[in-house]
Amino acid sequence: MTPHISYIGLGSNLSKPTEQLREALSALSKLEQTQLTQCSSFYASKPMGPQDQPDYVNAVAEIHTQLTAFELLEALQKIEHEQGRQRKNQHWGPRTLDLDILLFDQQQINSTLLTVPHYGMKEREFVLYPLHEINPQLLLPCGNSLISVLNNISRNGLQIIQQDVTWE
Ligand code: ROI
Repeated sequence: MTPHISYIGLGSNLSKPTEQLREALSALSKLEQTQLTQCSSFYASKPMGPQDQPDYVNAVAEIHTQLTAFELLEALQKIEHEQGRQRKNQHWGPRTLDLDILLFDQQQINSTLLTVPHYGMKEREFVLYPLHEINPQLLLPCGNSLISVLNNISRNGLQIIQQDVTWE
């Protein structure tokens, strides 16, 4: 069967964020029925939400998978928990590791467990720019091109901190 193509947003601002992302990539590369095919550079980004928290490290990965979107969600939550995900009670507060399904083929999923495309992605420079880096031609399920959405969003200080990211 032809695999699903999915884009995963990675984010961390606690407990050595760059290492959190590296470890998450290694775990993604070992997921059953899944190939990790691309990863963007690592970016430093200003926190969206309360400003009294550290800057984030963000990236976007592309995978090819035979899992369903719900199986993938479960697998990502397992990785988050294995990396000791901590989240303070604060709304939009700091976090050790977030793995978000941004896109899953051209599917639109609206369930209590999962919303795809990710509800916030079109407003988030730390998602749009890394995604554009690995797939500049991407069309979104809403019918707009990624580039047309990205052209309306400021970089907001977004900076590449590590290029040519590889995984074991
Ligand atoms: N802000 C940035 N810059 N990066 C994130 O990954 C991120 N994740 C979040 C909130 C708290 C919304 N802010 C973020 O969940």
